[in-house]
Amino acid sequence: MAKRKPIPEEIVEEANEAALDRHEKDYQALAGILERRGTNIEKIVAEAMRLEVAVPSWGFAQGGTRFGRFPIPGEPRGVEEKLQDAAVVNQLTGMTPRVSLHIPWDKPDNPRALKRAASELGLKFDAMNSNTFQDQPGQELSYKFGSLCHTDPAVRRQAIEHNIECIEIGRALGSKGLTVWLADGGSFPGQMHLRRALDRTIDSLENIYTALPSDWRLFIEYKPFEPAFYSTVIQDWGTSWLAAQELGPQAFCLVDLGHHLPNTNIEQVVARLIAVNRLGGFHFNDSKYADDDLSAGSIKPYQLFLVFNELVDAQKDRVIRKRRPRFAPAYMIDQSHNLKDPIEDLIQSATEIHRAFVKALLVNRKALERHQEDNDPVMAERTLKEAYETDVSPILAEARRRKGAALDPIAAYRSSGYRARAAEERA
Ligand code: PSV
Ligand code: MN
Repeated sequence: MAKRKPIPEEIVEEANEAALDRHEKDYQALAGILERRGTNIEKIVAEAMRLEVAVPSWGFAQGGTRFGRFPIPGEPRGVEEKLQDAAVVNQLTGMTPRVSLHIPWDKPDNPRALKRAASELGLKFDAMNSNTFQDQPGQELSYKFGSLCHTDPAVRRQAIEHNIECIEIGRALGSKGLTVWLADGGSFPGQMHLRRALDRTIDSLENIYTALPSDWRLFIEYKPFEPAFYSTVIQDWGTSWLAAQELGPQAFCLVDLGHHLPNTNIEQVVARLIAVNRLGGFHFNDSKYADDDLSAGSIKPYQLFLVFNELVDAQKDRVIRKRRPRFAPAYMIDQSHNLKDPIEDLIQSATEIHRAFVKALLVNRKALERHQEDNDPVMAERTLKEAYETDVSPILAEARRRKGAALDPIAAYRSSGYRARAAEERA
């Protein structure tokens, strides 16, 4: 945990004290319910304590990436202050010890000094994110018509070099991954040659892959549309998988929950990627219509649970464990909108991800398998619903409490006055 706590410990302790009596009663009640089902709550708490999810540097300023910005007082002015806010989320949730940086939005002047600053706050760095979807001030060539897919080799070279620079910065920070998301695509039929654009992209990715340190992973994100409105080059998991296959064993697909057309069966996509050993990780968020970047679990909590159901199932599957002893998809939140205080938003998302994971742990897998084998959809669905409908809040709270975090992170944050203090200091 953090060496330097951004919120005084007494404040968290006081908030926990106020909530403790009720928490203990709720915890005992849930322990009884689970015991009757043959589940030991202590085992679940132990597993709940192991879940970690990274937070995005770009999620700490309101609406940092899209549409209108309505800044709130006390927003971080630079990457150092974003780290401080990230440390608040980690202090209160006990489950977000890593930050994912977007370059050049949060390009550090001195990566080693930033690594030290992070370490003082108990933080490390997750995957690096390159940005070839915007032109930056002073940039020589434009990405208006694509980056890694561009028809002009000089533009492709510039984009490749930017990704290699991200790897270099990431090495100094102690990161172990690079996430590539491309806005490359066309908005009109005929604008780009569909096959050649993909060939050029894979060729560029190969250049980046060659520069990848041997203990790194390359995550290839996909998105069906936006900002290209007719054809995105890496539009779905199939194309991401194809690219990963071409590149080699360090390349994986990254599932951003917001990057699917409405009603896509995302849990099935996850199952497929696990089956082909190419599930690299997630960008958690939620959406009603498209890439809305809403808080994880805010719109479709059952879907989030079903995604975790696949992940937990794979973790407990003996065949998968044998084939891949280190089945460890990277979990990250990717959201940024313009209504909530970003710290509260990230606390909410982390909590909902935690909740979905713990509910998935409660699924009676033996019973589910039996019902599947017996072709009994009613009982199979009931087995899932029994877990999903269990209020696991006391388990989440207990896992946090045991890690020195807050029983109720939002209440502790609100009582800390952190944002008001930041507003004074960052004026
Ligand atoms: C694109 O919509 C995306 O999901 C990618 O992960 C970007 O890196 C991120 O959002 C920030 O714009
Ligand atoms: Mn994303």
